[in-house]
Amino acid sequence: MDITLDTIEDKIHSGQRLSKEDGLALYSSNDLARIGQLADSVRKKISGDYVYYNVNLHVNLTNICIGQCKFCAFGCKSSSDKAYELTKQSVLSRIAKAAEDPDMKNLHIVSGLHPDWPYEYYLDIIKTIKANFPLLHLKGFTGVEIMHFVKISGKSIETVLRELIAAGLEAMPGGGAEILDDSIRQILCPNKATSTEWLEVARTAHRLGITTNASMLYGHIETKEQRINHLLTLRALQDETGGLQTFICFPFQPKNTALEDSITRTSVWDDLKTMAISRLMLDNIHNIKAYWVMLTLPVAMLALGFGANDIDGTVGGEKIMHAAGVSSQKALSKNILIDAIREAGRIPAECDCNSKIIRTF
Ligand code: V47
Repeated sequence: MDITLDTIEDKIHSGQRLSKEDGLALYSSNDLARIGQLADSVRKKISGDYVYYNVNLHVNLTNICIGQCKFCAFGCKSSSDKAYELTKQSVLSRIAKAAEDPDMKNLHIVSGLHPDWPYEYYLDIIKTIKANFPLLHLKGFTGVEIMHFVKISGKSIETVLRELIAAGLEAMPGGGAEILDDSIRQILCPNKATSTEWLEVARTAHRLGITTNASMLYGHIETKEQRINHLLTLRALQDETGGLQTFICFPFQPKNTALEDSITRTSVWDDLKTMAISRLMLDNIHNIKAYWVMLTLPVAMLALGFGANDIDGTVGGEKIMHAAGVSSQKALSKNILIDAIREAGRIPAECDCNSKIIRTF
């Protein structure tokens, strides 16, 4: 039988799981409005009318990185004139400034893979932040950073995670997944965690009771089939562990990267379609995030009608996407986020880094 949007709709309404072929058929359809409507109906069933947001600060401890990923404009060598390393004191004073807003409850910590910092430094920074700001929720270190800690410490994934959790880590961000296909990783990011390693970190974190996010970096050299395979890999992991909190689409931003001259940024059409297809394929993940920093706020608002139920946060201090020339603002106030969610006809739900709702409006 030919796969059409009708057959896919029937499957969705009768609670059947979409297959790889369904995912590919969705990509080859240009009926974006209908795909969006299907995703919106699934969103309503899975996560209702709340749209999650949080008041947060991003702390990128250093941009010095041994990764040298072709898609990244943030990481650099220590000899670069844009290289920086935040001291512990400057981390604490940044947080203290942001914490003048009593609603600021979440820290997001993602950094370069520093060639010289010892593993103990990261443990110490988490302990120090927690000691000074005990009420802040800490989401930190992608699966790629955890694998870096494993390599520099000689400890197992489990021991590293246990120690970070004991120090105060409560959740992990979704970066580093890129496309979970080693033929792509060999070209784009050969110096960091493989697909198997990234998945093993997530699996171990979930077993230890910590939730993680997962992302997909798309719009570079990958095929649509590799995107769908990536979503199916995450869906299988979630069947196994249930520990994936939120899925995030990262449309590749080429500016200032090694791929700047060969790849142009994805279209809003592709971004909305990919958001909707992610919602439809990932039937077991509660939250689909429209990260306004990548999409800009107007497109993130539109994405709320295409399957998304999370818009991230106020995001002070973000450096990774801004290094790649995103055109969105540096940060947004919570009132702008609340108004945007309301204008989309949904209920703003302020949450912590585990998507636990603090209050609704
Ligand atoms: O792994 C880097 C992506 C990730 C580019 O979990 C790029 O809520 C597009 O983990 N174009 C790191 N994407 C950031 C990260 C993150 C950020 C915000 C929210 C969350 C969350 C996690 O950023 C990397 C990579 O996939 N990235 N460079 C670029 N030029």
